[in-house]
Amino acid sequence: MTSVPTPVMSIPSASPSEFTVDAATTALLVIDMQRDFLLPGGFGESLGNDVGLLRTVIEPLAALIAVAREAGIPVIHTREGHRPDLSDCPPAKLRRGTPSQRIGDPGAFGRILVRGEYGHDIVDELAPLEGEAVIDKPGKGAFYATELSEVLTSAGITTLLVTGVTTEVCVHTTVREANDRGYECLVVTDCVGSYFPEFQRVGLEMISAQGGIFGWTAASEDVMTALAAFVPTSTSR
Ligand code: C5J
Repeated sequence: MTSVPTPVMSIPSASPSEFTVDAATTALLVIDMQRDFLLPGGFGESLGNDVGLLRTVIEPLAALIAVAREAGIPVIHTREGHRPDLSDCPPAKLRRGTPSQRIGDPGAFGRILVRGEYGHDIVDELAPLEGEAVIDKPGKGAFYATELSEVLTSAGITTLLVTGVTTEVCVHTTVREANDRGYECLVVTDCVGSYFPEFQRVGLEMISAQGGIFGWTAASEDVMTALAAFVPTSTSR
């Protein structure tokens, strides 16, 4: 016999206030956990960044994804990148960065941030399961020029648990876009990462400041406790 899972749970420790999670309307969004940003020797490191700061996200995020899957919460992944002919990369974006380390240039793991290249794909530890949505986005925000709105609407999703990298760039841009579209967002503090500790701290503070101007924040341990209540448990008579 399978017991009926709890439909709604709260996260009392969330900042700035208690956060309610409804299993039927919540998705876990995993932003840009790509090899180009995270692998030692890759694009992110070649820019002088300490990828170790981003890699701390992998373990707690893998655990959170596992609980979300068990709880039946949809897991949606995004990847930042461009078509091989770079036709979807605005010249202004293409010109950024040091010459020879620009989008489309050859990198340690294939052409930098180009779809289909090894470096563009998601790290092995967080590989999407068959059937999970993978949104390819040309911009920082996951809503711009993608099918994310349609995916969320068709699944009845109104609340996003937001994770991934980097906190102040693609996570922030996506949370801001989501706010303007009416989604409730909770950013999971140890499941987002930045190459810059100061940006991580301030980026998180900005989410929940002013009574939750962009949404809520909470640690993965507390989010997992809430999601665990949605996991069907088998009971024997
Ligand atoms: C960046 C991202 N930082 N996914 N991309 O360029 O945040």
